[in-house]
Amino acid sequence: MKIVEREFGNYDSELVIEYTLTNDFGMSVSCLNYGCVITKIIVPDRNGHFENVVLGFDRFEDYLEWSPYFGAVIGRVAGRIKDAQFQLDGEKYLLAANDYPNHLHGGQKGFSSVIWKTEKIEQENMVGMKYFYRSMDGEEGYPGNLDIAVTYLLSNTNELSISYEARTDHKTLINLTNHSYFNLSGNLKRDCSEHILQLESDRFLELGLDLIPTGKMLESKNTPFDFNQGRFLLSGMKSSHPQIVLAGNGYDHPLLFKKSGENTIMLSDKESGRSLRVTTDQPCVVLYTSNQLEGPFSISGVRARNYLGVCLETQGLPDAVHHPEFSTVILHPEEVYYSKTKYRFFSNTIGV
Ligand code: FUC
Repeated sequence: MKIVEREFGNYDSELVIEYTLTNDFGMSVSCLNYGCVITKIIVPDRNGHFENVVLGFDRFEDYLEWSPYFGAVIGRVAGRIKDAQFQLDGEKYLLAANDYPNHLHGGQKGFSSVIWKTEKIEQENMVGMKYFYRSMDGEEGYPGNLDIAVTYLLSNTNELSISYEARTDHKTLINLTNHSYFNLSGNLKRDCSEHILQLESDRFLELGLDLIPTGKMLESKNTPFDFNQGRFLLSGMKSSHPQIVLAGNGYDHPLLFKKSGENTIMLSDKESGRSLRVTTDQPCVVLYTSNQLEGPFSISGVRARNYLGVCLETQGLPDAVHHPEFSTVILHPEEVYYSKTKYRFFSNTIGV
């Protein structure tokens, strides 16, 4: 197993480095010290053909100009916070309103557009990167100095594990995720709408027009949000269900896992034979089918278009700070935040 590094660009007078982790079977994960961005994941199809299965840019400048959080770690709080403000212990905090009038994915820079400190991990059956960042008290409007460590580990079983750890010196909010856009067809040959998704979930959160949860939990049964038996993403995306239409003719919804503890999501692409099994300790996954990706730029030679990638954002419930009925995303000074999501790639279609 090995790690190779190369210069990728410059940001805030610091060097941006791309690290490529490769296992003994040729699978590789490339990632930056900027935003912990995963630029590429290269895995074989059923014929042993190695191709990229995430959306990313070849040039660093494109990340600055165009990236809708491609491959990045999102924090302090993933998703939107209504009206970019919240109250904690009677104190009102005003956040960056970067999705006006709301707060999105941690603010102006969040954790996705900053340089992280890095350490390489090189072990016999494991290679990885450990990332560190200190988010200062008041950054993007949040209280407390927050120390975060993110660890990417690639194993010889074609599994990438991402774990997150954080500590604060003042009560604050935290809800971290990774924002990779998957496309298992390989090198963006087809849209993600052809993928099959399966997960055990009976409820999802209703969104308002601002794409923020209204607080209502809806039943998935007999709707495009029922993935229990597996379904083609397209079958839901083309439906006229008002929640699908509202999100831009696709998914941008938190699906609540049926059980607590560890849960599994299967994404598969029949034609390439590739599948991805995501295992997480988080209570929900925000399923986003890149409904607004279209733009005047290219992604590894392919013109940006809607539905090119699917994000599986495993996390706590969005806008939880405004919904006492949702599980909390408050972190206390005496606690340690810890969460883990694993992504294992297979090259035979499993499931449906
Ligand atoms: C996702 C979505 C948002 C947004 C963004 C780029 O997480 O929830 O609606 O458009 O990423």
